[in-house]
Amino acid sequence: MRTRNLITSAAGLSALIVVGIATTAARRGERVLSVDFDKVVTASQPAFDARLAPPSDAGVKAFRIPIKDATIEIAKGVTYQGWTFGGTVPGPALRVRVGDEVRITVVNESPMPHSIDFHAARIPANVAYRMIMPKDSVQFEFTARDAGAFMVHCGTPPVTMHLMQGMYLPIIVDPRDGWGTTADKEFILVQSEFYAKAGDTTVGATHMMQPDWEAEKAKVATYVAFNGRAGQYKDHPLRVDVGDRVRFFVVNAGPNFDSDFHVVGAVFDRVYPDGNPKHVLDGVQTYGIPAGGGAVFEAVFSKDASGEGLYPFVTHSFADAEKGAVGIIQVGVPKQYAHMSH
Ligand SMILES: [Cu+2]
Repeated sequence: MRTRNLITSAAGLSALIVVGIATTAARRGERVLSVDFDKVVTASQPAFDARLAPPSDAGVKAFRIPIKDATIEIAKGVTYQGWTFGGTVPGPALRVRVGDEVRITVVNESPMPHSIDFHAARIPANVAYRMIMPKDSVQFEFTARDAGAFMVHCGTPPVTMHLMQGMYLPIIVDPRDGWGTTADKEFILVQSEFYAKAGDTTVGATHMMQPDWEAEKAKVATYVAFNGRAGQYKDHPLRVDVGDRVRFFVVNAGPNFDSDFHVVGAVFDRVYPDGNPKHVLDGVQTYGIPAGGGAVFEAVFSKDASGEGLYPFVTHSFADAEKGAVGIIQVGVPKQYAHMSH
């Protein structure tokens, strides 16, 4: 099962990478990575694929991001009519390096106005983040200058509504020369809240919920999730090997809550607040990420310290963990899971 997933993933990655040569004056001769997220959709079953491939070394990275309505699964067996970037919640993870030119095209394939706001960009907001009407599109480019794990989101008012409907994605900006350590595995985790109430629609065997604006205004979340579905990594753990250094890029999309990221049974070897390598902390138990923020975490699961076993990752604001912001890191093949390898 795992082998098949990896093969599928590798095939998917090779399909999405189209490397050309940039022809604008500024970047003539640079290689271009071009990805169209209408064609490349992140796997979200049985769980949102949190694994990240290393950054491409192309100096220009061009992303086409469609805005589209989609039925999403916000908890096991619970569906919801979401507004999305790229058909999933969160939208696809973009990955670039400091110094890269990032070219963005956003196409609104949905029936209402939206927009896009890149926290990683230093750019006039009134131009790049303008309203995009249905069937319209926006194009802009920026140079990635700041390393980190950044939020990207729809900024159309009321912003809370567009966020609770699912309009966010992460962009990772790697330092030009990497993080100073070699990670064996890397994962993206985007925390967010859903505000939903029972609806009268049933789709197949699943129950469709509908937006609860009153709950959102009162900040009473129905679910709090990593990568768009409450509790999904309890059933489908993130798998690593004994001895791995694991890097987590954690973005908190909110819209309202802080995330207090913690791994039960481990201590972070490194934390980069804001993802800035100059801010590195060591020996950290829990680190808070504000709504609209991001941070980079590293933990080492070595044989004699945080070795083979199961390690829950949570927001240590536990009411939120109990609403779904909890998952499992499976290190090696602990006894409980040994039967799965036979
Ligand atoms: Cu929107």
